[in-house]
Amino acid sequence: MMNAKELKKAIEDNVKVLYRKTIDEASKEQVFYALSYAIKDTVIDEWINTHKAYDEQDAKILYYLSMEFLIGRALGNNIINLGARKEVAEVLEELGFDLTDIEDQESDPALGNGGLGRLAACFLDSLATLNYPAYGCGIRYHYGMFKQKIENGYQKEVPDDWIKNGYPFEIKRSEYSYIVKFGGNVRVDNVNGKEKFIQENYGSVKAIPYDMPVLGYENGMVNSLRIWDAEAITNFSLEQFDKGDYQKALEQENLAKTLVEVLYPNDNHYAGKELRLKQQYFFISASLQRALDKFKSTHSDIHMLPEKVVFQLNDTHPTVAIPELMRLLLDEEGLNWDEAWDITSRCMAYTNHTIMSEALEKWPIDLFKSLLPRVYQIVEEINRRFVVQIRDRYPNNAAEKEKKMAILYDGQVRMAYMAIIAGFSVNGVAKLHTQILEHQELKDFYEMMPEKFNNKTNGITQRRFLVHANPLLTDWITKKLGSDKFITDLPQLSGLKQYLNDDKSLEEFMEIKYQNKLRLVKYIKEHNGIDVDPNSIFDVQVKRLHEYKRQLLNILHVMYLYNKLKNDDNFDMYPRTFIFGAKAAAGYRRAKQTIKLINSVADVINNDKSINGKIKVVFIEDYKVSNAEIIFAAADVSEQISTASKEASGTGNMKFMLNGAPTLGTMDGANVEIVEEVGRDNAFIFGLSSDEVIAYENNGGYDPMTIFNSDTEIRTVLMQLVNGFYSPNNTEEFREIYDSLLKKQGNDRADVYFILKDFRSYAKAHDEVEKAYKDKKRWAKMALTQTANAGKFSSDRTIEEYVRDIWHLTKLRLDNAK
Ligand code: DL6
Repeated sequence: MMNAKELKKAIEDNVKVLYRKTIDEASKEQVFYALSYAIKDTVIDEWINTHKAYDEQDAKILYYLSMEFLIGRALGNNIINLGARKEVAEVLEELGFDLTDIEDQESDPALGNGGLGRLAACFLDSLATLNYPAYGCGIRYHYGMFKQKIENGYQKEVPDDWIKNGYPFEIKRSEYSYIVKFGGNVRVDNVNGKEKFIQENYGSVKAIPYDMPVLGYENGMVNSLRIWDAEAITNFSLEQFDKGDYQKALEQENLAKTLVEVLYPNDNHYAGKELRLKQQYFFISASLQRALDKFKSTHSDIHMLPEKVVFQLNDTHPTVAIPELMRLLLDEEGLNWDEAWDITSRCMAYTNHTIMSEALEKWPIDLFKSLLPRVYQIVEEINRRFVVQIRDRYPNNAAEKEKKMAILYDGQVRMAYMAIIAGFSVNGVAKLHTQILEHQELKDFYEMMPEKFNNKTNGITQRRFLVHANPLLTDWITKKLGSDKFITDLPQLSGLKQYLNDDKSLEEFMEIKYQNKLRLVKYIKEHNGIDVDPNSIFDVQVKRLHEYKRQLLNILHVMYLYNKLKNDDNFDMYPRTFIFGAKAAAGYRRAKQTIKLINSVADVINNDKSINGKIKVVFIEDYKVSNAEIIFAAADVSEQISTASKEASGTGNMKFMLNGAPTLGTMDGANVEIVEEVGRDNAFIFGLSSDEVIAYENNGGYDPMTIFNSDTEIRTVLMQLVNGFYSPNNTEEFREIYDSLLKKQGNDRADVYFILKDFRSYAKAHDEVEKAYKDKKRWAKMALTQTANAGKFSSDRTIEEYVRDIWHLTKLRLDNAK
């Protein structure tokens, strides 16, 4: 890192060169660019050195293949990982700027939807920090996740043109471009007695990588996130027009333009669009071609590939990597099937992130075949061989097993099954999730190949979600522990347990929470125009909007509390601010109605003076990584209320925990392991267990009408959905939500997600929260207990487990490391 004088000069020079301005004339945005370029300059040598060390040490490299990397802003994070926050802040101050203001100028690269994409970003941070050689490989979407506007309570999607003004932390690497082919047909030639498969009459695009530096924490390691952009191979030219290829040239031009245009905004839901499959193949083919070329530049024997390369498939989205690697090994490298299969199956590992059936990717065979004709032939052969195995192994029930396990079945290509059959590892993302995979969802595969299955409980990076998000707490912990080692060794936080009975420390801890609440209060005032009482309980649910995550349960409970405040003279409550943040997939109607409901309830309650501000409801517009950091630091209560068995892990739960917010939740996903760490007394657990949910599901559900008929308070709340209480201009506004809770909908049971079933125990858990919160000391102890026990949930731990059990990487040695 340059010294203060050099940095100051670099910023001033960049402002001059980029904008023809002196620093005192520069805008904050211009200073952001000037500083960012200066920071990129400071890491460039380390970036080069790291990649030289890959080659010199003949390192095994991980390729983390993911359709999503929800990286969030880079500037602040890079400065933290350079260990230079204080110095950079001082230099900026001398120049008349505030670092936080400058960081706010960066658009939030939102190349992901939610948990899966953010996990990928945390993993990259940990891999670099732990000195492991790795590339993240993804897509350079021109429009990331949409920006959310709330208009009249409704979500409106606005395109996120994040690279409009250029992105300072990327480098175009045209020298590593590759051609990717789509469609056409396969011709089989016979060359010297050997079949040769030639794809012809195809359309194609050029894949061009852009690299972003991924900095380790103060270790001189800089890995790369490589995202692929598309360009037409030849710009539409007269020459082609003359040859009569006018239509083709236009098509290629269009394909390149649309291919990387936009990220599909679906979380835990598969839309089955042809363009999505094209995107998948596009970035996979390019990443694999490059990985093989890189390998071959230093190795002569392709059979060594599994010793030097491992591909992790982040969910099923990159699964086409399996037949594509086979294709490259068979058709380009000339290997025979057994050799190619041996290599492929030793290089590929798969992570499952969901059991939601609507998220399981199944492509219609016709579509798959016409888009990827050669790749499809290979899938057919993989399937054929697997079916033979099934018949051998299960002679008595082969047909049933085939139905449950074949890759090709019922006109569809089942991507998850291909990943399991071909790869050497299948992992879930929390203990409970892995158990459900093994004993329910993927039971037949687990029975047949148990050795492949393993669990890797998710984690989060403390560099972003503590050090960057919560500098006050970071400083306090450093003082209390006498060291900042927890920044790379999170279990050190357990040293805080010695302060659990120290009144002064507890007070300090809660004072930091209060300061963070003030920061959020300011954000809410500026962005929502709502005044929030920082002494109220900040009860927070921020995550993607999905029915299984049950934001609806939360808001129905708010409606119930409001009714009690209004109608029950004996009822009083501690002031609460219910904070929501969530984007709904653009086409997910029920989710969007829930957003409208939250905002409608907020409108009524926030404007009712008679309740003396006892309840406030805030819907934070455009929930994203940058405002998430402010929210986690300020939360008192972490709402993790998914229907048990549905949330694979959750990672927001860990971010709240790290920042001292107890969990109010179900025994689902990683909540189970959070409770294991903090103890049942330090969490507010409610609701059906996953076994109970599964048992109900297997028996056709339950009858919510019995609850409606017997519980008047719940009935009142439900009636308010359809009597205009929250929608005076349109009593039908929330009819669909009402119906979904009480009536069978097509093939769906009523109340699929057990909202009414869990309502009473949820309300009771809220009572417990209030009781605990009123006892200031008890609460402070409970809050500190969260932070002190968060050590397990660092993504550093997760990465070490992947390395130990799946990837078998070796740490890179860097001579220039600090
Ligand atoms: O593993 C990361 C994250 C989990 O924490 C969430 O529980 C899970 O819902 C999410 N899964 C997805 C699946 N998307 N698809 N397909 O985002 O993964």
